[in-house]
Order: sequence, then C-alpha cells, then structure tokens
Amino acid sequence: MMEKLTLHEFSQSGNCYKIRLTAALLGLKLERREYDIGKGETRTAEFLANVNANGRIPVLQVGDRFLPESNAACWYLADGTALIPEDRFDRADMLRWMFFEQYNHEPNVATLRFWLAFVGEAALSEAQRAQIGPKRAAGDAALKLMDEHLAARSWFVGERLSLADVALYAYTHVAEEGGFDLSAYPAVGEWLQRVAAEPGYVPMAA
Ligand SMILES: N[C@@H](CCC(=O)N[C@@H](CS)C(=O)NCC(=O)O)C(=O)O
Repeated sequence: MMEKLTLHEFSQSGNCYKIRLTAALLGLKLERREYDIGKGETRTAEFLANVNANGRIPVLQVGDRFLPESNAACWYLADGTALIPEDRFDRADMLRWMFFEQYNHEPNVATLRFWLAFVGEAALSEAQRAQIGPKRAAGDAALKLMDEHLAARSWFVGERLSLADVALYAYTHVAEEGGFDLSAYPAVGEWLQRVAAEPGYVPMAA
C-alpha cells in the first residue's frame, strides 16, 4: 500500500495541478497543504529546511519524505500504471515531452500567465516587461510545435493519454490567461477537450 501522500501546493499553479490531475486519474487520495507564494510562504527558513531547499512548490510528501519538481512527483504517482507507456521508446518519448514542457513551454506560457494574471503588468519590473515579447514568441513557438504534432494524432505519445499529456495540459488549458490565443492552434484545442473527457479528470479549481 502507498504511504500517505500530501501535496504542498499553491492551488492555482499548473505545476501543482499536474500532480492533482495525475492522482485523480489514478484514483489516488492526496492531502493538500496550501501556501501563498505571493507572501513568500515557500521561502521561510522552516520551508527551506524541511520541505524544499529550492523554495518552491509543488512538493509531494510521501510519508516523511519530500519530492519537489512536478514531473518527478507525477512519475512517482504513475509509476507502474497505464499513464506511463510500457514500450521503452515511448517511455523515453514521454520524458522528451515532459522536458520540453519544462524548458520550452512552462517558462514562457506559465510565466506570462503568472505575470499578467496574478502579478499584473503594472507591477512588473522593467526587466520583466522587457521579457514579455520574447516569452510571447517562445510560448507561441511551443504551442505551434504542439499543434503540428497533434494534427496527426490524438495523444502526445502512443495511442493513449500519458504523463506527457498531463504535464502539457496543465498550463496550456489556461494559456489564454497569459494572453495566448489558443484559437490559432486547433489541434491543441481538440486535444484539450480529449484530456478533459478522460475518466477521473478534475478541473484545476477542484
Ligand atoms: N520546475 C518546478 C517549478 C516550480 C515552480 O516554479 N514553482 C513556483 C510556482 S509554479 C513557485 O513555487 N514559486 C514561488 C517562489 O519561487 O517563491 C516544477 O515543475 O515543480
């Protein structure tokens, strides 16, 4: 039996939602502990010493051990289930899309959502404001690549939903909050609907 699972989170974060969605798709129960990142609650001495020395959520607590990094936490929950392909190449290809999510997608799509919908443009520093254009271009490039990939298939890897879809869904489905126009990516739009129709799916706000 799996040890007690506690998600240290900020519930409006897509990185945290990935883990809740993975757990829901697998029918796993998660305790939740909320932190206000706007108030620096993940930067306290107590949090840094006991939860994550990197000062960020999400962190999945498994019994008395702490696992930061959303995609690692999703892997922990899904290990040995149908959310991770059995085929060796497909498993590596799934990781490819999860690394793409962290390197090409999240730093652009999620950051613009955070800056524009949570912090507010007027409160951004000059350096952040200067980054809006480059991040918009890089985010659109990531969405375009996803759209081209999905034009000929239903899921990112193989014939069914995997962690690659979960990881990329989390911030894509709220990309418009960061000013991205998803109508430019019709295959992405259809894929978003397929993910939301999966048994066990929970919305971000749940
Ligand atoms: N690569 C990490 C990113 C974690 C991350 O950036 N967390 C943000 C919220 S989504 C955070 O904790 N920000 C608060 C801070 O940096 O103080 C993951 O995928 O979990």
